Amino acid sequence: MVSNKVEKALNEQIKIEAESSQFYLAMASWAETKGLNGTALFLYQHADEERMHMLKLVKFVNERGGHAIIPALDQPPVEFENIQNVFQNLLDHEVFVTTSINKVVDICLGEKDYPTHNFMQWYVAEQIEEEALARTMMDKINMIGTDKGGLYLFDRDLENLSATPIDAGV
Ligand code: OFO
Repeated sequence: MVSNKVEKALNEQIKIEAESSQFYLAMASWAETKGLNGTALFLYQHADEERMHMLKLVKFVNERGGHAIIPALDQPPVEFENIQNVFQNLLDHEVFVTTSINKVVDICLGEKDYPTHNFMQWYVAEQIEEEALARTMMDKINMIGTDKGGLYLFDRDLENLSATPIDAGV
């Protein structure tokens, strides 16, 4: 059974994962309209992964005798300045998510809720990977700068990378 405090923290995290999914979906749609098909594919998949992160939490909360609340979501941005701006937003957002997950872990320890603490370790590990991936993307994008040929190759690489099916561990 989860305590009220842990249940509240998990429900807040459900909202953050859902918002992440919407945010990346908005980025994907923007990229697709700019002809950046590889980038769009990568972001569509990333949006799906975030939805899986949300679902995994929903199921866990209900399994542990709580009630997972499906939240209302804010409208994500429609326009992005450029591809640099998209990946900077992605990196900043992942850093924000990591902070939020660490807070949930902290609450679990405070409440001596070891099963939820154990469950949250999957998210801790996932964030290490996601932040690293977002940083690598940002480094590449910074290296390319305004070089159109470089951008073309970057987008094509993302298309190949995204051909691998996702595994969100649900
Ligand atoms: Fe990329 O964040 Fe979920 O956990």
